[in-house]
Order: sequence, then structure tokens, then C-alpha cells
Amino acid sequence: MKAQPSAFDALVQAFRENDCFVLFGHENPDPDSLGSMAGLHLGLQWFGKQSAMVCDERLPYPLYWPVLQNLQTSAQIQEIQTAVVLDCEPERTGLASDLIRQAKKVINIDHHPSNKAQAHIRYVDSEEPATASIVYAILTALDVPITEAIADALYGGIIGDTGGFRYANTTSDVLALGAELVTKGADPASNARAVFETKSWNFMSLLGHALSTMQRTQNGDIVSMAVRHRDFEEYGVDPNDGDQLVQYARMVEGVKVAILFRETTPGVIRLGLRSHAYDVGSLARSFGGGGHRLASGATLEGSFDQWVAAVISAAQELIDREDG
Ligand SMILES: [Mn+2]
Repeated sequence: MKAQPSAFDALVQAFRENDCFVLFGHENPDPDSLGSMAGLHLGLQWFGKQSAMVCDERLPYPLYWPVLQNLQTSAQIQEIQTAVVLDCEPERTGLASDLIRQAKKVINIDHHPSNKAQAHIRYVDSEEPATASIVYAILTALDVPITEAIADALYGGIIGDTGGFRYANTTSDVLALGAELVTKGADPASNARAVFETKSWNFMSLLGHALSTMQRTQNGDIVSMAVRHRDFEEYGVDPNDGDQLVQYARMVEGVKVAILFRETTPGVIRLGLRSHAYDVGSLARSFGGGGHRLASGATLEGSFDQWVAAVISAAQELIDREDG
């Protein structure tokens, strides 16, 4: 849903009125949550405000924006006047969520339609392709100049959430904003390399194994991959970094539903679902999960093999129903 203009004015006003901000993104940080945090941090500092950035997790990407060297952990923060939670609900900030509950004021900025958070200032616009594009609008409204460093960080967030201007959320507005950020100094090549084309040796080795687990139903409708916890251990890859493996199943010609079964801890299976046309969001919800219509997930507990069989048969039922 599009946010109301008056809600945007209230959001901008909150940045004018308050002086000390602590910024947070979500657990398993991605380029949009990090880029939004980096861009907003730099903009607020230019605006004469105090700003700190918090991230309690190891970054999944090479540290490509130098300002992220100033990331702090929750434990380093004494008190918070105004917490700014970017790209998620406050509950999804992991270790930091307790700290945020103690903040005098919380500003929540997001573009996920599922965001139902309570906050003093809550701004959710699900028509935005990324939280980074909302941050761009805020800084512009504050008359903060978009420096090269700000442009680079926001550009990285936008390519992260649009798959490098490839997903269905790539509108002409998004492309125009991308062009604007490049005009201001964002570097498309280095951002693309960092976000999409830099993987650890261990990850590439695991990928080879994961591809070898790829299975396809006889009719070709469903392609699945299955990575067990012991595989992550053997290849030395954090199971949290394995969610992107599902894209390879989605690439197979003729696939209707792509599925990744990823055992993150023994007995706990993260289900990743992708489709070009079928409502895998409803499929995820039927397993207690959620997400978007074409990209969703759920967490399952129990026997790996039984869940593989159950999910594949439910996916086939979905396909048959939608195909009529
Ligand atoms: Mn995002």
C-alpha cells in the first residue's frame, strides 16, 4: 500500500525535531538494510545530527561502503533517544530488539507489506522497491546533498532488492532513481560485484554440492534442492548464507515452482519457495510461513525426508489448482 503524503511529512519532521539517532537494520543483514543504514547515517551527520549504526552480525558481503567500518554492536550502546528501524519490524532486529524496546522514541521505516509494527512514527510504503529509496526521499526532503558516498550506499540497497533491476518491482521510477544516483557518484560496477558476484570459496564449493542435489518432478513442474546441516558443516558455510541457493532451482527451463530445503540446525528445515507465476506465498502460509506471492518461506521441524515429500506434493496441488 502507498503511504499517505501526510505520513511522509510526519516522518521528515521527526528527523528535524530529534537530535540523537541510533539506526538498526534486520537480522541476516542484506544490501538494502545496510545501504539504507549507511546512507541515512551519512545524511543525518551532514544535517548536524548525532547518529550511530548498530549491527550485531557478521556482514554477509565484503565491506563495500567504507562508512560501515563505524558499525557498532548493541552492547556498545548506552541509551537511545530515537531508534530508527530500517527495512523490518523492530522484532526482526535480532539481538538489538530488547535495546530498541528501551528507546524513548522509535521510527520504523519499511517497504514490506507484512510490517504490522507499533512505533511512534511508522512509515511503511510497500510500493517502494527498497527502503533505500525511502531514505533517498527523506534526505531530499531535508535538503541534504546526496554525496558520492550516500549515492553509492543507496544504489547498493536498490540493486539488492530489485535483483539488479531485474525483478517485477523494476519500474521506470526505479530506473530513473538509479540513473540519478549514478549521476551523484554511485559506482554500478563495484556495487554489482559486491552484491551479486563475490562469493567465498567455501560457498562456491557448497554450491557445487547443492546443484548435485537438484531434483525435478517427472512432469518438470517442480525443481528442488536439499542441503542438510552436515553439508553446511562440511563445506564451512553459515546456513544463513544458503538462502540464495534457491535461485538456481528457479533458473531451470519450464520450472513452475522452485524449492530449497535447507536444514539450518539439525531437525530444523528452512523452506525457500520461488515461482515466476504461481502463488507460493499461499503455499508458504499453509506451512505456517509467509512472504510475497512469488517469493516466500517457512520453517519446518521434524523429519527432513518427510517434509520434502509433503512440500513437493502440496506444490503440485497448487500448480494443478492454478492451471485449472
Ligand atoms: Mn528491503
